[in-house]
Amino acid sequence: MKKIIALMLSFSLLSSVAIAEEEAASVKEARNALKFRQSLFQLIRSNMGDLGAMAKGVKPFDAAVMEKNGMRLEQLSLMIADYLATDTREHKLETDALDKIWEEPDNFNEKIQALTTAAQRLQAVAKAGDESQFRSAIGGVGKSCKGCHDVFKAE
Ligand code: ASC
Repeated sequence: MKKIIALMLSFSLLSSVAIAEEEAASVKEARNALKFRQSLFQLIRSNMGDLGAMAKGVKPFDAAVMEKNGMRLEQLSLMIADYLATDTREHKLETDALDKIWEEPDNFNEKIQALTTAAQRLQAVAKAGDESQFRSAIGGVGKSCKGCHDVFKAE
């Protein structure tokens, strides 16, 4: 009985994390979903800009910016599943989003989690102020971007 309760609990926890996919009911709805999700990724990109410049040595490391952007990236990562929940595969859109996003939700959620984790590490490293870790922490975030793009984004 305890096992059954534990099982039920774990299912209910899982379902609270996984986002239910829903097909866009019209092209208008699909276009709106596209606009919103692209806006989200633009915000993610804008928070990567300075970090990338720091990792490349174009800008000096700034722990306060790393912590702030890391926090923003963590928060933005938590929005990805919601903003990609609308399945727009049936509509003709100008998009780099591959159908796989809606075909492999578990895999997609893993990629999202990788960004969340990397953004959390970036904040921790920035707070600790150990500059020897700065580049690898930023690199970890960049890797999580690429890891998802390689599978789910047309390029
Ligand atoms: C960025 C950006 C991406 C990722 C990726 C990392 O700054 O705009 O898409 O990092 O280039 O490999």
